[in-house]
Amino acid sequence: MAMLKMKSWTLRFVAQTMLLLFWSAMAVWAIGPKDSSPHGTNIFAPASTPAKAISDLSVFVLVITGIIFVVVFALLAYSVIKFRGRAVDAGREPAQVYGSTQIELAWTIIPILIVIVLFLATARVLHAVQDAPQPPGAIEVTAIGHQYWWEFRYPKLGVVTANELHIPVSNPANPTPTFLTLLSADTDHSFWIPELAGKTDLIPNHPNRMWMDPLRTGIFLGQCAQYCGVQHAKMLLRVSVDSPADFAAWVRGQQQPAVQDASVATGRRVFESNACMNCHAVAGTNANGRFGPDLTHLMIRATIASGAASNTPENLRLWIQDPNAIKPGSLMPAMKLNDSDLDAVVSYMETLR
Ligand code: HEC
Ligand SMILES: [Cu+2]
Repeated sequence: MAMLKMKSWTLRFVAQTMLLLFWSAMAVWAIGPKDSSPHGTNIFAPASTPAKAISDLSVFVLVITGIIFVVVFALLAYSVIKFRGRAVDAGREPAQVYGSTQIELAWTIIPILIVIVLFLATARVLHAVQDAPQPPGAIEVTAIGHQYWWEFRYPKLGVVTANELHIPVSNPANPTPTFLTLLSADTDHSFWIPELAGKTDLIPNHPNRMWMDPLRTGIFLGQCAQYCGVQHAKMLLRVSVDSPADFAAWVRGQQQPAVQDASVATGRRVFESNACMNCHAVAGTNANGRFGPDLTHLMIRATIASGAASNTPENLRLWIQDPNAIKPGSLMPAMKLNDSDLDAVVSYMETLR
C-alpha cells in the first residue's frame, strides 16, 4: 500500500512538471520570437550579422537539447506509468539487467557525438564573429565604460559623445559595419545590445573588440551587463542606427563647437565658475573636464544620465540640483546652486544643441 502511494505521488509530480514546462514554453513563445519591435532587447530578433549568428546557434542548441528532453522525458513517463507498482507484485523485484555492452555503448557514444556537434557549431560561430576582418569602410568607435555612463569617441571623425551611440545602417552589398574598441575608466562593465551583437566586457587595461553591422534603422536598446556598482542598473545604452544621410548629418553636427548664445551668458558664467567645467567638456569653451559626459551637444540626446531620465528641462534642473534624486549613488555631486543660478545654468544647457 505504501508503495502504491509513493508511485501515485511520483506520477503526479511528473504530470505537474510537464505541465509547468509546457506553460513556460508557451510563455517564452508568446513574448519571445514574435516580438520584433525595434525597441526591444530580444535575442531572438537579431538585426545584425553577429547577433543573427548567435541567435541561430541558440535556436540550434535549444532544438537539440529540446529533442533530448522530449525523448528522455517520454521514456521516463512511459516507464513510470507502465511499470508502476501494483498490489499483485508487492514484495517481488522485477528482473534485473546487468552489463549490457550494447546499452552502455549507446549511452556513451550518442552523448559524445551530440557534444562534439554542439562544440563544432559553437566554435564555428565564435570564429566567424571574433575573427571577422575589418573592411575599409568600417566606422571606428572607442566605447569607454564609466561608473555609470558610457563615453563614445569616434577617433577618425573627431567626435566625442555620451550614452547615445549613433552608427550607420549597413548595406550587405556595400557593408559599413561599426568596429568598437572597448575600454573602461574604472571597473568592469559589459556592453550588450542584444539585437545587434553579443555581450563583451569592458575591462580596465585590457582593450576588447567587437563589431556590428545593423541591417535596419531604428533605436536599439542595451544595458551594462556586468555589475559595476550601485547604479549599474541605470547604465542603459541607446543605439540609433541611422540612414547614411542621417548619420553624416549627425556627424557634421557633432563636429561643430558649442553654440555661443549671448542670451545665456549668465548661465555659462555659472557653469564656468563652478566645478562643472572640471568634470564636463563643452567644445569651443574652456570647459574640458573628462570625468563626466561631454555636454557640447547635450540637447541632441533624448535622455540624460545614461537613460535614467528623459532629457526635459524639468529633469535637467532636477538633475543639476540633486543628481541623487534621479540616480542615487551617481558620481556627480549635488552642486548646491541657488535657484537663480540653477535656472541660468539650465537655460545655458538648453542652448547646447
Ligand atoms: C565631480 C564631477 C562633476 C561635477 C563637478 C559636475 N558633474 Fe555633471 N556629471 C558628472 C558625472 C559623472 C555625470 C554622469 C552621471 C551618470 O550618468 O551616472 C554627470 C552628468 C551630467 C549631466 C547629464 C549629461 C548626460 O548626457 O547624461 C549634466 C547635464 C550635467 N552633469 C551637468 C552638470 C552641471 C551643470 C554641473 C555644475 C553645476 C555639473 N554637471 C557638475 C560629473 C560632474
Ligand atoms: Cu557598468
